[in-house]
Amino acid sequence: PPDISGKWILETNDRLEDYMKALNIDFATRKIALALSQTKLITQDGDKFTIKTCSTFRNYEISFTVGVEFDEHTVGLDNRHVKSLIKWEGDELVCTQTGQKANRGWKHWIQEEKLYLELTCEDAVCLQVFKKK
Ligand code: RET
Repeated sequence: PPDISGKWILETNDRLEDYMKALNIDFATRKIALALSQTKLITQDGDKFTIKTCSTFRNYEISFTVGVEFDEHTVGLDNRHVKSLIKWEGDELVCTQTGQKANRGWKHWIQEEKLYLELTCEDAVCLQVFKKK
């Protein structure tokens, strides 16, 4: 599988607001989140990952092993409990988040030295592109 580890800086952020609305994130938080710069810090050790999403407002961190379902509590995002399972599908790292919201998950992949993150909830799809620091 590809190496997605490193420090990544948000470059473009398409339809984050739609994604946050689908998650019922409140207006004030949405406005702050839209204005933020974000940094992803990813460490990868075989099948074990830690992904930290950092901003001046709030941070969000998950640690997981590929193929092992875990309970995720999305503290500071929509504060829901989901069952998350992450797998490699070809060169894409794909997460399914099973819970109250339909069609919820994300995918990471590398293309032309950039890190892509597609976030999905119901019919909302946000695409973020990061450049390596
Ligand atoms: C911030 C700031 C507070 C409000 C929101 C945020 C969005 C975080 C997101 C994190 C996604 C993380 C993933 C990690 C795995 O790769 C920036 C914390 C809404 C959408 C998918």
